[in-house]
Amino acid sequence: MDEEHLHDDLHDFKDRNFFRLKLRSFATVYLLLALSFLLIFTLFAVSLSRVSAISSKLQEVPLEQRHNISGRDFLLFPCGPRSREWEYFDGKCYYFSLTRTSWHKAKAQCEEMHSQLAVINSYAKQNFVMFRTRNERFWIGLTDENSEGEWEWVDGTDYKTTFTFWKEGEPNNSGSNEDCAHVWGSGKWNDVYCTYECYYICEKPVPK
Ligand code: MAN
Ligand code: CA
Repeated sequence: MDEEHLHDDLHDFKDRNFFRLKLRSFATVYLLLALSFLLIFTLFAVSLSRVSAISSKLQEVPLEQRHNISGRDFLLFPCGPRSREWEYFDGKCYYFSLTRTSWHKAKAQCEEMHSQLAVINSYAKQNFVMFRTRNERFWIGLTDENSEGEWEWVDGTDYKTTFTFWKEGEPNNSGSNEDCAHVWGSGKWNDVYCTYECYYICEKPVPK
């Protein structure tokens, strides 16, 4: 009888011990899980804040530099390495159109590109223009449509005291209907009717 009792006691003890051990190991697992969760969460929060810090820093960098454009590229292409259709000459940027249109549409298209039809006010500029236009016809920013015979440059440059390069016998206002000027074959200027369709030259300051 006594021996049986002892046996039961021992059994009870073993059972209790077993549960206590089991509980302890469960607690350890949960603790470890909680710790790793905390660690992952912290790492995530830290990297998220780093990413947002870097991306806000990136916004401060100019677009040109973001695309890996160096200062040397700006020396080679002062009108912007990313807009090489604009060509640099003597402190300004020039665009030679690839399509033909009337003088007024050409003027509007230059203005859309934050520029003006070109004003040729020196032989140096005339020479640059001639080199680029070869023998093609290109509109320039010169018109007498406000008052026949009184030529005006689109930027307000005084016509009477500035360089001109008309072809011999021009402007002749042929058919009494020629109020817009273009660079003709040979590079010299001619007046022609403004709805004539030819290429055009836009001009703008070097972008900042
Ligand atoms: C001829 C000349 C020019 C004139 C053109 C018009 O070439 O009379 O002066 O502008 O015709 O097409
Ligand atoms: Ca003419």
